[in-house]
Amino acid sequence: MRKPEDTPMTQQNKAAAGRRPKPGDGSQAKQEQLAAFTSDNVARLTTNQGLQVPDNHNSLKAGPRGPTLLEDFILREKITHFDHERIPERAVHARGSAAHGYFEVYKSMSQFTAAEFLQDPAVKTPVFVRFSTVAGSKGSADTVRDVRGFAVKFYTQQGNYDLVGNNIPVFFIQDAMKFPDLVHAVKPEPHHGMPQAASAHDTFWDFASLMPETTHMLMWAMSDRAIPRSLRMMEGFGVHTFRFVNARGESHFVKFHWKPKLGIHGLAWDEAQKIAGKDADFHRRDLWEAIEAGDFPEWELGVQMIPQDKEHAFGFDLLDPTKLIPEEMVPVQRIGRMVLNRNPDNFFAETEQVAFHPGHVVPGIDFSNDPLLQGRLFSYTDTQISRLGGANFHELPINKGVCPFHNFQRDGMHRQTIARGQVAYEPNSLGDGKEFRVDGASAGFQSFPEELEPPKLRRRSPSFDDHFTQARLFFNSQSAPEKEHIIAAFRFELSKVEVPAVRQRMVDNLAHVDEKLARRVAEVLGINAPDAKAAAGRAGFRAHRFTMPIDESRALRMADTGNGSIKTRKVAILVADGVDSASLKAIREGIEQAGAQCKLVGPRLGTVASASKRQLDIDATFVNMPSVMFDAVLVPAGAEGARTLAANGDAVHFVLEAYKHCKAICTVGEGVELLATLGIGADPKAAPSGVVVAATPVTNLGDASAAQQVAQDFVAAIAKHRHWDRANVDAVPA
Ligand code: HDE
Repeated sequence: MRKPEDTPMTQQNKAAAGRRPKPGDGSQAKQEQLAAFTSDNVARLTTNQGLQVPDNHNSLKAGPRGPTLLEDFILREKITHFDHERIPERAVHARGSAAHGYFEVYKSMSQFTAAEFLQDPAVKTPVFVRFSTVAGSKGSADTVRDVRGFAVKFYTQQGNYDLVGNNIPVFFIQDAMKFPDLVHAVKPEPHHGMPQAASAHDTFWDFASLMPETTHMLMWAMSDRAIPRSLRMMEGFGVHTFRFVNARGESHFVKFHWKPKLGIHGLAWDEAQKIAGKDADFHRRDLWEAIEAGDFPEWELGVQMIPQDKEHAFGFDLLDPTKLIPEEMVPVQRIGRMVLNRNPDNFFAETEQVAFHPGHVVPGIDFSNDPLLQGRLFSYTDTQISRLGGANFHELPINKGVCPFHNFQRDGMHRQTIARGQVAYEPNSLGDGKEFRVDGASAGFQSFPEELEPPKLRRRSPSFDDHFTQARLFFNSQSAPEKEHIIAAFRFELSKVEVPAVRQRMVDNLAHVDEKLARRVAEVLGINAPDAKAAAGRAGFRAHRFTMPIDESRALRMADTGNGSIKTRKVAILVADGVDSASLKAIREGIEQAGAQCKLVGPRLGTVASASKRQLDIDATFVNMPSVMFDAVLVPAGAEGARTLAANGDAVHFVLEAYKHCKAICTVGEGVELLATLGIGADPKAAPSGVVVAATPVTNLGDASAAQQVAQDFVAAIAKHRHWDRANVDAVPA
């Protein structure tokens, strides 16, 4: 007789177990499992029953011009399948892009957690990571102002662990009860279905202004964090406080962080909006291309750990998801790294069908009583049942664990496992002739036996009452340009609000964050000066203030988070007939050696002829790859080429727009003519920040060391990401 673990239902799982990775090659376990489900196109077409299709162009008709026959089962099968190709999109986080990879821990975390995948540095745990925007539909643009989802599925040997986080460490609301309201407020307004993927409309700000607990997250959402340059250049956060529990049952509270190797970088708002039109797939493409090119994005997993008895040591409540723990108060320990190294084979089967759930945990990781997290624990399975058509979504290849699983759950829509045997209940004695029962004593997942505080009530803890102190900390922590961007974002969003009373209410709230911020925002909105007292008198306002031991936290700003590298940065080299190919080549080589990716951008596809009559292949045109697709621009020397470019409106716009978006620009010799409308001349010393102006003789043919110097200066300028402090950018028309 078989033991329950041996029932045929587990055959596939046993096969997976047979492929159990040995230490050191664990990252392949998921890939090998997926391989069993993948198929390639073949020359011979069949129906779903395997019948060869004789003709895939014509339906069965009564005569060549007659009506189509109902009998045409081949046509009907094909069309019926097509009719059902779509599934409901996610209610939130509908638009996403994903990749496979692996995670490895640096050293054993056994002191803090029993989680097996955090014990052995030799083990690589396969992961599948899905990034997303929140508000927009599946087909919406990537670069909208929004929070980004950062969901990681670890396929561990103890079951799947999902760390379902965001790129912002706090959330809008404190209690799950408000989530449907928040989402209804931010989604397109229900009467006319507008706007798509944007918070800049009345219902969102109406809700936000009536719910001061949103204030801290609003500060983040109005910062450049909400318009990332790349999914590869974002932080990730678990948001809630979780628990680590070690083998002795001791618990630490833990906050999870993902720290990107490439630093944290944002777009300019004008740039983000333009990209949304010029390439709606900007982030998806960027992630895909980086992985295809072997530039695997990488993050370090960081944890902030707080001993159980220090729960109340902070003034704010660790259970409040609108609060973060500044890194200056509890340092982030980097405990491992994640590398994304493989694109999905099929967008629908993997990126679309992957089902995350914060309740997918492994022994050693547990929940806190954060009321937002507690609500999520219900929501995610429920939503998959409707989105993925039933309770068997765990059997979809992308969702299957790589370790064996067995239970007596049976049947349901789309069940694939063929469970053999007489018994589907526990305890039983018929399964293998011996009595089988789960004793629940010590093995498997054990909930941390926290003592709870009665009584049962429907109330918010007073320790959640301070809504402004950390919003202020965030604002104070920004660099000067980042502060300006936040002010500009509030101005933009609130200017889209048609009801003045909503605009007024919002700036009244902001006065509790920073008086000057509120005033600057209000100035352009056609409303009264901010009135802090009016805000304090409104329902929902809480007067409680806790003291933060610090006034600013440098870890909260994005400025200077790059690692000095320009790897994967995209540089446009503007060319026209008569370009000086020698200076172009010298500088190109310099920046490519540093890791940049260059494209020759010209007036048309094909070739241009250099001053020395060499034919240069053009990669893109000023119109099909405008400046917003690049991080930097190089305009090489060459009198005739520069003259042609300066007479081309698209080329001039290209450079001025890059200037406006504070990107690194390098002009060589006559190339500087494209900046002439900004009064920028050939004097390198007078060049604005991030603009490298090289006079012609310096990069004259053959002067390799001078060219190298220019390339180095350009690399340094690109590595700064953007020159937000650049003067007179407003002089450039948008
Ligand atoms: Fe989610 N969230 N959420 N959420 N969430 C979903 O689950 C929900 C929250 C997050 O790439 C849904 O499968 C509730 C916080 C990500 O597939 C749904 C509450 C955080 C993703 C859902 C929250 C998140 C989701 C929609 C408050 C950051 C995308 C489709 C109680 C820590 C995962 C789905 C992916 C997706 C519910 C709040 C992150 C409806 C009820 C806070 C990254 O179940």
